[in-house]
Amino acid sequence: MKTRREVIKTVALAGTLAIAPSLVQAQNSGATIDTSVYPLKVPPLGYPFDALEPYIDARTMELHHDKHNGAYVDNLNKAVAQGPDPIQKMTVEELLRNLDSIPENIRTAVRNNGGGQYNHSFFWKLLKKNNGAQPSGDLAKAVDQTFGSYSTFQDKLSEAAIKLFGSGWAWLVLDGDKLEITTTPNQDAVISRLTKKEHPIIGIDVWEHAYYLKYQNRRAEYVKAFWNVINWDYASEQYAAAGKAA
Ligand code: MN3
Repeated sequence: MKTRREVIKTVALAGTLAIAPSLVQAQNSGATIDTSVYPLKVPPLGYPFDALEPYIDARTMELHHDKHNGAYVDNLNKAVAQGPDPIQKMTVEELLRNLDSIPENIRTAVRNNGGGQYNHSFFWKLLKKNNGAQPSGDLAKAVDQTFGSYSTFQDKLSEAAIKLFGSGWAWLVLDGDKLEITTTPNQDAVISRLTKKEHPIIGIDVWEHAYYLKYQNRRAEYVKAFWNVINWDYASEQYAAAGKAA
């Protein structure tokens, strides 16, 4: 039996067939972050721009959400509009999991802007002031088992975020059944790495646009503040969903 990836590849290359809705819904069931299809829109923030003050300021959130995410969406729509019909029916997740089947003339644009849309769709939901709370339940247990303690985990993810050269993301992912800390450059999404089965649990956006207005060059201060705006309920939901899909 063909894997879903092979099916999509075949369909995309055929160039004329639409992907059946049943196939779309079968995608990594339970762990889907973004099921929207062309024409894409900026996902709603879900809270006021100033909801994360003083850790992330309102002006940064407004520009980040409306302008930066907005540009990724505009550019993704422009790229997808040039692609064959099946590509216009693929979700952002499907596009990113099948980059090698995207026509070459739009592949880089889909990678960068599709990754931008996917990563930010996740990021807006991950953010919520937590009053210093820590993870609980199964996620807390897994963090302790994997890293030894919550504070060791904090140190390691913070270090990955601070040391990442240039623009990109630091992640806590579930890769199969293992929690791991990893990074991606630019707007690359972990789900595009086909040798792994990574699903994001936490993602720290370390592009300067995420922090420069308030923290200027002090990325470490932003990363320290970030621990106060992790929505642990959302992270736990992603952990549970990714575990079921693995
Ligand atoms: Mn960003």
